[in-house]
Amino acid sequence: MRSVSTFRTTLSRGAPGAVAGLLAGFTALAVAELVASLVRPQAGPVTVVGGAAIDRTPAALKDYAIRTFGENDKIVLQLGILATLALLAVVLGIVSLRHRRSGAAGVMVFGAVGAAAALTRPDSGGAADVLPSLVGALTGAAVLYLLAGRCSSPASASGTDRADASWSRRGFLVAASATAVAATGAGALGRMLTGRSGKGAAASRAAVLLPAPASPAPPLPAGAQLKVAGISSFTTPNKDFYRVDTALVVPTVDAATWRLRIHGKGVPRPRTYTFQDLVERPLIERDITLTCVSNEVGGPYIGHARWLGVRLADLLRECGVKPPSDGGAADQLVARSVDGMTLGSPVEDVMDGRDAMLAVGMNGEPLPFDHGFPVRMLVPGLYGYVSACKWIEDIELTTFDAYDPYWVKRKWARKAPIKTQARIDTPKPFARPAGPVVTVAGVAWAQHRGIDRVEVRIDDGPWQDADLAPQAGLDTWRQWSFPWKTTPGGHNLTVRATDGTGQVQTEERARTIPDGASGWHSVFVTAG
Ligand SMILES: Nc1nc2c(c(=O)[nH]1)N[C@H]1C(S)=C(S)[C@@H](COP(=O)(O)O)O[C@H]1N2
Ligand SMILES: [Mo]
Repeated sequence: MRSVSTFRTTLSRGAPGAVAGLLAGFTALAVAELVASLVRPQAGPVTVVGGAAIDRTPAALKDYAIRTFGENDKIVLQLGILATLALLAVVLGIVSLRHRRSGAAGVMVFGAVGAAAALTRPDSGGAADVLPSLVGALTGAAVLYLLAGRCSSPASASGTDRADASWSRRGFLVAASATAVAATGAGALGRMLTGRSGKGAAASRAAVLLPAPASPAPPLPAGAQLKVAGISSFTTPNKDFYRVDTALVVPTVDAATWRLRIHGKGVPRPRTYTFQDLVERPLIERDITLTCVSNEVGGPYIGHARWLGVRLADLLRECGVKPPSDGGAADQLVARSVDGMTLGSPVEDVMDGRDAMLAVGMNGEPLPFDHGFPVRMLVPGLYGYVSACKWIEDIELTTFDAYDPYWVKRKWARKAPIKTQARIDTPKPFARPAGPVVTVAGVAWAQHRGIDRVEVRIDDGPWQDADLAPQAGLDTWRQWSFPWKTTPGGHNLTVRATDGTGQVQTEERARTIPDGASGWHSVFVTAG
């Protein structure tokens, strides 16, 4: 009993400290948010610390996070940072009951960590980026120092009567509430100002009028979309298109002020293009299926869209660039985004006649912000991390020997053509389909090589040809279906594809890192 009551006393003594700590932390973040809205929204402490954490996350952990949390991985990361901060704020609050200065100094240490992270971000806006973290931490430290002074410590309560102690408690509550209200106000004001700064970009996107393509995409062949319940939509609506990037705050770029610079090794006529320059050129429209290297066998990180843009090879030739096969000095094209991401593609692939492009339109509308507005790069046949730079602002011609882009520095392959894959969309794993014939169906892809054949195997039976939907193009996925004559009980359904060069998809299992997953997709289902 005694230990329980001691625990309770400790708790009730510590509680005001914990509250003070949490309030100080909240104030620090709210003020930082307000300052960031004035300096640069991307310089907020949670964003910069989160970004630094993403950059330093080992490949295995990143893979785990994508597998486990999917596209919610960034929210989970931010919640994790906030939870950690809350815990440390409670500790600092309790410490400051006895050592007010140490508590306040502790808050400043966090400010310093945030400021350091802000300075080392690749998209750092310079010295001003430290302001959100530093001003936030200073305010938080002051709040903690003052609130801790208002907590009735045993020392200050001794020798005073009960009325005094309760006044002190009331004083603490008043100060704490006032802090909470002021901090909430600062945070809300910051949010509002940040929202306003994004409005210019939103207005510039709303004002974009996409011209008709000089070279339209041929219409999708009739039947490219199979009428099978549960199969993927051939064209992925923009709102359902998978999103993979490292941006904690989606960049909102104003098309009116956007510029793209093309320069580097073997570029005799470097040039800078505006958005207007691009859309005034003859545009191509193409059907291209985009795939992420982090897609597991059977995974969801693939999508198909009809893109509108400028042929990238034309721009490069205008600047005097030659492919290596024609004596060009650069073999790697490094694309850089406004948020400092770098992606490297082989110059040879970009200039070999395929429809590599700088896209401005996606499925009939300007690029959504999530997918790279105002301009992104696409190279059919290459995984996104070596080609599909969103929010692009710089293209530098260099060599693979001279420079490793972001993911290559993190042990992913320098070159990564998309591996041949087939996926069973229906039936779903562990489904219990009924009926004598069940339609097994899905998609297969080998961008820039095309799909020539898809086969299905039931348990350990023979491979049987699936029915192929018409091929929309070499750079798109292809749908397939197979009428499966069922026998009651559990069965393993496996699929494999053959690409346009006659290569049968390998059975060999590979992990996503370093250059994409391989192996056959199979699902276990129970027929009724
Ligand atoms: N600026 C920027 N561009 C980027 C990335 C990124 O993190 N930042 N991720 C790449 C990766 S890994 C992929 S798979 C594609 C995904 O494009 P999407 O989000 O439009 O589907 O974008 C690529 N372009
Ligand atoms: Mo990716």
